[in-house]
Amino acid sequence: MAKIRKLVAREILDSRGFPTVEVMVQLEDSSVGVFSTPTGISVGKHEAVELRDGDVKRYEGRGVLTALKNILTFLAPKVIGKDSKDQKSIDKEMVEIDGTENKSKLGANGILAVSGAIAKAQAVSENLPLYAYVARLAGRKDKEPFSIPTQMFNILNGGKHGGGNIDFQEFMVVPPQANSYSQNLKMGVEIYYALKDVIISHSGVTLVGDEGGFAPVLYSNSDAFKILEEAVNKAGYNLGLTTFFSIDAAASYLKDGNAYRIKDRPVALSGPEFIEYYAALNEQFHLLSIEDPLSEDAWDDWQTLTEKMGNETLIVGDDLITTNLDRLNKAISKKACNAVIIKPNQAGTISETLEVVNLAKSSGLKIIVSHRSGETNDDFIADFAVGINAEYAKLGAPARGERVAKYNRLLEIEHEIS
Ligand code: 2PG
Ligand code: MG
Repeated sequence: MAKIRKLVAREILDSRGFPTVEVMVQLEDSSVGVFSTPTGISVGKHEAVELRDGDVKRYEGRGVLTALKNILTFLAPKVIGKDSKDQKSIDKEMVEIDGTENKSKLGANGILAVSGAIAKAQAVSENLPLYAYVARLAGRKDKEPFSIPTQMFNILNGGKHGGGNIDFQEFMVVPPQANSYSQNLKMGVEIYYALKDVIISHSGVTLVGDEGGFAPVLYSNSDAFKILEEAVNKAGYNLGLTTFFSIDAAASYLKDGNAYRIKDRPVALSGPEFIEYYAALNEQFHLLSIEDPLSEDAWDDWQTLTEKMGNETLIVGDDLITTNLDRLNKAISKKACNAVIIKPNQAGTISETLEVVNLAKSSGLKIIVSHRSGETNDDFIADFAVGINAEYAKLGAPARGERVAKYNRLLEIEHEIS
């Protein structure tokens, strides 16, 4: 047993150069945990609130000094002296101190950093790999073997991550689940290289987007699939056999009034028309998954789509669920999706994130653990994905330091568990 001796909160920068919160927790046995909170840019309306200062004289209002002040004023005095193995009760107390539905008083960015730093420090104190400690927190059986989730490599960035070049936010290539992680990583990287060559061969620019995927200006979403298919072939893989496509449409950001606007169609599409579009796309490319195909509150259309395509395709709720227990319950009862994105900062504490994971699992939903588009080099999410035994993980392109930190941590874990 080790009590929390010290807590330090700092404002650091993420991969977009935006300020974010980092917390260091030190225990009485000198174990240390450091956690920094990632940040989304295509944020779901129902996520726990990320507190920004709004002081335009600093970082265009993006500073997080208020969140730090809240940590030091309201959380640190309660957390210091607590036993760090009591993750659940500490998280619960922080939620109560905040007292709002969505952590808008103290800020989920601050609360999560404290929660994550405590978990990391406790793992160190027990001399456990972080993934093993996460597994324990999640209530997994001791004997259950560890494995690495299958990666969804986001190699083409559009939407809010690509600066308006193309509608859909993420075009991902996914290896088969049966392969080893290092085999799969090699595949993702080789297709990434090939995509660069393909873009150059079409005289496109090979600048990258927020998650390290290429962000060429393309005429339509189908053009994106065409160059991806070319890249898969060029790298010597076989679409539908050794490589699959997934997308994150982030459709809440495609809304134009009540309809969805995409470059592939001259007029905006209604929900039912968009569903027909996905069905046709699926005929052509046999998509492994479609994340946020429809906007975050279009429950009935989600239900229709899942009924229509859910037997063969993962219909993934990200902005729909926002790692929120109530929204997941609603999705389950409405059969609105069959897979869910898990992002700890949407929930705001490690314990609440694990509750969502466990409900999703017990309801038979597939789990995709996800980074955010704004990341630091913190590789917590890699351990988290292994610890909860997620089927898939989404960590961006296999390029840029903040993405590669996670892929390399998974290599380390693979070595350790094999
Ligand atoms: C998403 C995420 C991560 P952001 O929509 O799934 O890829 O993007 O972090 O910008 O919300
Ligand atoms: Mg998403």
